Amino acid sequence: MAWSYDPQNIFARILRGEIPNKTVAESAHTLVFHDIAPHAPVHVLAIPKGAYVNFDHFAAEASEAEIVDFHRTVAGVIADLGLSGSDGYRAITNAGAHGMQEVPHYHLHILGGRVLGRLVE
Ligand code: DGP
Repeated sequence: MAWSYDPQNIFARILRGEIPNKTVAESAHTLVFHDIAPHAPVHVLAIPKGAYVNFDHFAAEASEAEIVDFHRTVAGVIADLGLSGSDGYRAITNAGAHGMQEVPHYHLHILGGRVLGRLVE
């Protein structure tokens, strides 16, 4: 599978510091920041710093260090934001046209702070 990455996408521009963001956490390979249009009391986006279009691109081509760093950073944010208790949270990613992905840089949405409803339409 050949993934085509657009270096002008908005999250690439955030990573280059061209657009401001409200950072929640940053590590060697990962940035977590508040979504600009939150759908829940807590709505943050976790992105790898590497140029990956979507989840399957990241999972296939990122190094083990990047993959571990990403998930450990997300887990830390989940704990720091108070989401790791029994109320829980939702972690979701959209890919491509059917997934209605808006920004073509892999990102994991982490939502919490209210009952989120079922995923079916
Ligand atoms: P998706 O549909 O999964 O590609 O979601 C993209 C998300 O990115 C959407 O929830 C809104 C958010 N977003 C778009 N532009 C910006 C931006 O410039 N800054 C921030 N913080 N979030 C953005």
